[in-house]
Amino acid sequence: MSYDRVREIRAFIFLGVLVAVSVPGRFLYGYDASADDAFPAKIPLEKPTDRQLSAAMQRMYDVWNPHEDRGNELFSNFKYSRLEGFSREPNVSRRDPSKVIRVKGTYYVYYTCRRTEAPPAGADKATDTVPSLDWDLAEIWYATSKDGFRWTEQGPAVTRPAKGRFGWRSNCTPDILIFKGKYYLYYQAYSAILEGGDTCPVTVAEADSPGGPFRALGRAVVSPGGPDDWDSACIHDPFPLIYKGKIYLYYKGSPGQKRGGDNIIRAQGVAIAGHPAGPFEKSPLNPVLNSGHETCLWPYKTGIAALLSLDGTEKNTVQYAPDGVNFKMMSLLQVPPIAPGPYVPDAFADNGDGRGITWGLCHINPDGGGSMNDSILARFDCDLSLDSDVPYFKRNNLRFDEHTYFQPVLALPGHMKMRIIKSAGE
Ligand code: AAL
Repeated sequence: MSYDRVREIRAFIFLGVLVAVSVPGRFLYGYDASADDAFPAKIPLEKPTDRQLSAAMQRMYDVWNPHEDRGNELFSNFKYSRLEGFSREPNVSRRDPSKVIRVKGTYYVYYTCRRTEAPPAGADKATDTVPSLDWDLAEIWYATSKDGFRWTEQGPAVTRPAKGRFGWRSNCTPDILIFKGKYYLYYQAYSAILEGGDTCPVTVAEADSPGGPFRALGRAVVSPGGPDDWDSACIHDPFPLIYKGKIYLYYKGSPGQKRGGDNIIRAQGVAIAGHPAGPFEKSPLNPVLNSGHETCLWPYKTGIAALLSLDGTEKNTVQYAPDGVNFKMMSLLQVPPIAPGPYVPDAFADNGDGRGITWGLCHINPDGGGSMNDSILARFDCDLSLDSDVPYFKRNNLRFDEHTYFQPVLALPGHMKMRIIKSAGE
């Protein structure tokens, strides 16, 4: 058989296979094989206008991102690391870390540190040396690091003044601002034993270097609102950034739970000032975030992004406000860090080109509680930065091990089980 004949036969076989592959799908499954590219098997970044979309597919464009989490700069999963350098001793608690700053190649973090003779005992049993809650009888300490994993605890940055003076009972939940070459620590200042309402204002202490000494202002700079205000009970979790030439101090507020339940539980507001000691003016739009507990924020593009966890309808979300006050949900998160203190390289740059975050410190309550036990600091890593592209952090579909589901916080308690069995039998 001539070589040309062989080549002819080969061409026919190849053509045959090509047709064979394409035809069956059309007949076997009743869909157009070339339709593999049909929407949304293939999902264009631009919303298609040539077809009707379901409400869910509309949301992919109007609310979320057609390429889902993998294509979303403001989505990340979070990975956690234990820290080196912090001893674990009974009645020593470290929590609510500040943003991490980097000065001359060294990272600094400030945090609530309680070193008491006994564990939290509740308001009734609290004394001058026995705390009521985990953040009672606390001071602000700081630590340094070269890599963000191994830390050296340096000691107190802000200590409590003498009994009777402003903030004598507890100083906690700090955050740092660098403004015109000086360092400002904002923190919660309590002048009475802490109890349910967790009522306190925010104050500030100033220093010429990140290691202090910090000089306390000795008065409030942001105080709870009037009796009918959403932030009438407390100003918590101060989080200063520099934005549009001003100090934007974001904070958590709450009216306290005294209105029989038809009140907002807690939300986030912002108070703005031209100078670190104020006067701070609260935004007339407050609250600017309707959810979240300890909330962290960072400059992002021309606006501000926020990470919300724990509380409210929009818990476990990343949100973005192009103007710093009107936030929109950008992603839904799984297991976000609690009380996150991110390393925000451009927190005070105010250059209209916020780049985002990739790591920070947070706290963990080893007993899964929140207020009656010692807390520890930990590190989180993520990819919420325009300058990093790590697909590993864009994965979702996280599944958890057996221990996760049956740990005390998630396991169904016996009394609920009995109640369910009883009501099932009724
Ligand atoms: C934290 C923060 C504030 C609260 C308490 C200590 O997680 O929200 O600081 O006051 O809990």
